[in-house]
Amino acid sequence: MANLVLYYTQSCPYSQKVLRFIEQNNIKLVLKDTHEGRQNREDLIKIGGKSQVPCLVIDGQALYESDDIIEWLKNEFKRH
Ligand SMILES: N[C@@H](CCC(=O)N[C@@H](CS)C(=O)NCC(=O)O)C(=O)O
Repeated sequence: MANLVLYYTQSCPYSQKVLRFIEQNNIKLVLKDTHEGRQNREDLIKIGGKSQVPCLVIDGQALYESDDIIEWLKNEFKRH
């Protein structure tokens, strides 16, 4: 199972779309709000090169774009 971290913000509708999918499918992953303190946002920029949310970090690799994130999660979790 890949190590998964989702960077998100409460105010971002694209983040909320991904969070809804995660909740509905009972997917367990680490959540990091980039509006909470400075560190999460700085970490995301370091990993992915930009602060855009949502971003799913898969074993250290950044995947941006909510639709791509949901597609990736669908593929990953249909097998488990
Ligand atoms: N097409 C992207 C849009 C994501 C997006 O626009 N995110 C905004 C917040 S709602 C954002 O992170 N803006 C700040 C930035 O790009 O650094 C998706 O579907 O994930």
